[in-house]
This record gives sequence, structure tokens and C-alpha cells, in this order.
Amino acid sequence: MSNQPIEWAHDGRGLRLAIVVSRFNRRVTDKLLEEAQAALQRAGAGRAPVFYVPGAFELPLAAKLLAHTHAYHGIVALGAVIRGETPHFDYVAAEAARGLQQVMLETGVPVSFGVLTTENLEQAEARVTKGADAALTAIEMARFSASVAQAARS
Ligand code: INI
Repeated sequence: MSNQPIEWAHDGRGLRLAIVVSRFNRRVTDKLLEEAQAALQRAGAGRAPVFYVPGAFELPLAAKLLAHTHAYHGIVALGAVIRGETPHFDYVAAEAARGLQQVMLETGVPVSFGVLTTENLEQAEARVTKGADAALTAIEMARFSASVAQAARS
């Protein structure tokens, strides 16, 4: 735990967050997950439950099912789509992005986009800290959502 004060927008205390992560390119997604969990811990949110799906293409449905439980203030979606390994890179990457955005807009539950889209494995491995960024984004948007609800009540 760092001794740095937690900035309000990134204060995870009291928030329930879930992580959905793809197993495809697991060497990378395991590291994204580690980074995300560590960031949540530092932010005071504690460990989030982790739900695995086969690939990035499946992330939107998993996020939607989790959002519909109303059990979570936010969802962190993690994956790695690597062009070198697939001719359908563009479809998988675009559908993951579009689908996750759609879930967020349709359900009102913040879903952060922690899906790496890179040319090769090396680039992906260099960007695993994006897992932490995605965790902090989910916290910030969950806080934003709570503050809008509070403003509407006052
Ligand atoms: N899924 C990924 O998460 N990353 C990839 O790089 C990838 N490639 O290379 O194809 C990938 N494909 C699987 C896809 O997400 C689905 O699981 C699959 O098409 C079955 O629906």
C-alpha cells in the first residue's frame, strides 16, 4: 500500500467493482489483471471478483450480464487483441469496443475499456499497466455516477 492520499475521484472505498477478463493471450491478460487488482487495492476498493471469458469478443456479453445483476458500481473489462495473431483482429477489437460501450450506455453501469489492441505481443506486454488505468477509470466513473445521483436528490 502506498502512503499517498487517495484522490477523491479515485477513492474506491465503499465501491463494489467486478472484473471481466479474457483468457485469449493469457500471458498478457494475467498481467493486466494483476495491475488492475493492485490498483483497486491501492484505491481502497479491495479485491474485485474476477469473471473469465474465452476472448475479447465475449467481454461485452459478460459485462452486460454483470451489469444487469445491479450488484456492482462498475465493471473493469480486460483483454488483449494482437494483430499479428489473427486476420480478424479488426472485427474482434472493434466489436469488443463497440459492445462494451453499448453495455455502458444501455445499462448506465460504468464499464472501463482495458482491452489492449496492438500489432504484436511485445507491444502488448509493454502496455500491461493499462490494467491499472482501467481500474481507476471504473472507480472514477462509479464516483461520477454516484455524485450525479446525489446531486439529483439534493
Ligand atoms: N480474442 C482475443 O481476446 N484476442 C485476440 O487476439 C484474438 N485473436 O487473435 O483472434 C481473439 N480471438 C478470439 C475471439 O475473441 C473469440 O473468443 C472467438 O472468435 C470466439 O467467439
